[in-house]
Amino acid sequence: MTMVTQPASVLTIAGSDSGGAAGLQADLKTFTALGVYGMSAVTVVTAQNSVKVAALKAMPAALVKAQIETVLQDYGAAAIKTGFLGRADLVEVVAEALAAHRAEHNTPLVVDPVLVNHRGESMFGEDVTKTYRRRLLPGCTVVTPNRREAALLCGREVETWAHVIEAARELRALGAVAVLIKRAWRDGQSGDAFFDGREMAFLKLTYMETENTHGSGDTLSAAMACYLAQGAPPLEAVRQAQAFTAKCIRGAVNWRMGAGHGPLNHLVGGPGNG
Ligand code: PXL
Repeated sequence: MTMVTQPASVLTIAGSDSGGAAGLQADLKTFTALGVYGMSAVTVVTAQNSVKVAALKAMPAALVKAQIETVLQDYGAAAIKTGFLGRADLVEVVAEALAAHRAEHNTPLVVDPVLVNHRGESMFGEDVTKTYRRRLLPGCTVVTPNRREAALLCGREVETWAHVIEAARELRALGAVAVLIKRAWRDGQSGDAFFDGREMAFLKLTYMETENTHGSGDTLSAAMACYLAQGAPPLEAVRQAQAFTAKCIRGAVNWRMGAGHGPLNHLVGGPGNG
């Protein structure tokens, strides 16, 4: 008799990067490298390479909602992540589409609040930030802003380690179960800050001399969703996702893909590769 098996399935709700480095393409590569079954709901389509975003079009909110509801109804999901949403109506509709499924199944949700470009500049209006605060942060398992995104979400500067601690507390007060503030810096050391209401952990990162980091934030949050899907608690999921992302970056150090910020090598990130 054939044994029926069911792989863990993970859903990303994210934008398409035609260059394959970031967005849902980075997420699906991560899911595959980590051995989970990947699904995607497309929020925006970008025309993009390693140098620029040449064009961008948002999908209609009803279509984003339909993608999410249709896959959840049939395949379910062991974990979900959100990436590039970019518009208040999409943030709203994503929150709405996830609410019933998460309430019933307690599905882990990683919210990667993509709010700034790689130069750290804000990309959207305040309505987007407000809708994240009001609709998507409450009840999410982990929110993963970088320092600039944390500043936008909290409406104040996040420069020093003391600011990082305040911001992490505020994001938890908004309803995130755990908070990861990326590129937090402490005593001149680069790292990420993790806070779950008990522990304020500073997770040091080893700097790697490379321009090929396009999609590294997406890869990190996608990997976190995979580890949460497999039952890891949030801090453990963060640590493992950092190790996975570091391997993927290291694996592309010698790549010359495009004239700008090149992609990661997801093929070498999985178990059994160093
Ligand atoms: O890395 C953030 C990001 C997320 N989603 C999409 C992107 C980018 C950055 O390029 O294009 C679609």
